Amino acid sequence: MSRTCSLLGAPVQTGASQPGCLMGPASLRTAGLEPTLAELDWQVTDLGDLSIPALSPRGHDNEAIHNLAETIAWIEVLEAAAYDAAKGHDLPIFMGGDHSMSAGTVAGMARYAQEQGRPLFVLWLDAHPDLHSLETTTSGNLHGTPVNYFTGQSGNDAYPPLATAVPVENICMMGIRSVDRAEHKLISEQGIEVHDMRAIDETGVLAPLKAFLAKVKAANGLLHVSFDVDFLEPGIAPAVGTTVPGGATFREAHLIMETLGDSGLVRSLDLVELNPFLDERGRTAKLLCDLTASLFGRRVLDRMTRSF
Ligand code: 5AB
Ligand code: MN
Ligand code: MN
Ligand code: MN
Repeated sequence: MSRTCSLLGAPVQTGASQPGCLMGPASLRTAGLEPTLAELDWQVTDLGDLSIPALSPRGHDNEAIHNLAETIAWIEVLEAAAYDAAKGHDLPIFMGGDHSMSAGTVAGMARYAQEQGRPLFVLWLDAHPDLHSLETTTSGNLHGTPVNYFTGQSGNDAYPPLATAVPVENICMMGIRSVDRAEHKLISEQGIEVHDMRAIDETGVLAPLKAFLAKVKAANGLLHVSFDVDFLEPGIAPAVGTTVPGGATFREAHLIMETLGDSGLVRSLDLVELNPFLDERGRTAKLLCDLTASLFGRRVLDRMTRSF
């Protein structure tokens, strides 16, 4: 019996400084995400796009913050939608949308995992650790806050109360290469597992990934993968507003996704921060589809067998 996957669009751009992520789900559909996964023998259901109601602005003591009311509404909508998607499908994909949406998707997945009596683990693939609280963010761009929120840190009182926090010990970050002072403090004080790009240069991606997967397996955990486009080297993935040089290469990214696919541990996936307005002839959207295909079981030898 084939496994089930749902696609859920979250056209969120209120967490980012530049507009464009609104078009992310449409771009992933145009690049053929659904037929790509269907060809790999997954039963795919596109649940369409979510939306939030019109809202009045909300203030905060931190006056740098942008679009707090919208971000709160998206967190609430996505928390519930992620929880439902996890109940209904083996591997939901949350198509963003900027990374503020992961405050909702991870919170919903954490509630689902707790109900199953299993711990949730999160693999965070990103140039940034997104560890600001509502109090520490200086840019005020709330796509820099999801990890702080879903790990239940202080300083997020204006965000919705969390049903279940993800313990920091259950998080693994890879690709990190741009960290603000407040984020650095939290990483060192709480011992958050961060494999920055220098570490990846030294060890490669496979050793730290396999060690993390072994930890997830030993705990009988569910794994959520959050993939920020800026994890990748900007030269291969230009469609993102927050490019940082020195990102993961094409093969490093595919090897991660192939290894995740082989593990069978991944229960949900965010594809976030795709800004199609900045793309070049859809190449970033196509790359994201191919990387997702690697996670869903596409292998070089399968492709060779089919084409001969
Ligand atoms: B992304 C920065 N730390 O807080 C901030 O792209 C960047 O979801 C946040 O990882 C980047 O504005 C958020 C400078
Ligand atoms: Mn991010
Ligand atoms: Mn980022
Ligand atoms: Mn970004």
